[in-house]
Amino acid sequence: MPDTMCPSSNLESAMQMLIKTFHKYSGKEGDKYTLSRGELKELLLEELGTYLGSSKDNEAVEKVMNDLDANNDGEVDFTEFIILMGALTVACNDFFLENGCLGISCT
Ligand SMILES: [Ca+2]
Ligand SMILES: [Ca+2]
Repeated sequence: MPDTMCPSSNLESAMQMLIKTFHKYSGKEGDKYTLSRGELKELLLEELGTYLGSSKDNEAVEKVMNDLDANNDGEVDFTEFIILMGALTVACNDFFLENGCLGISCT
């Protein structure tokens, strides 16, 4: 990686983590750059288990998949994935605000 792309802040690191996490799962089967249903399910369970507890059943995964797959090709590309992360981050922010724990660790 060129030096200029090395993250120098938490936010830049967070962006790189999003990219790395996506590719960790998208490269497992089929198209290397998109998530199949199976890959999406694995990502949701392994990486978002706390925030998406209800997605542990197949129906919920199907629903997330159908909601995310904006171009209906049966795969979730990075753009579609980032929309999920945006929506989840908004929900997370709302939760922090409601519970008055902004700025401190809620983990
Ligand atoms: Ca794939
Ligand atoms: Ca798609």
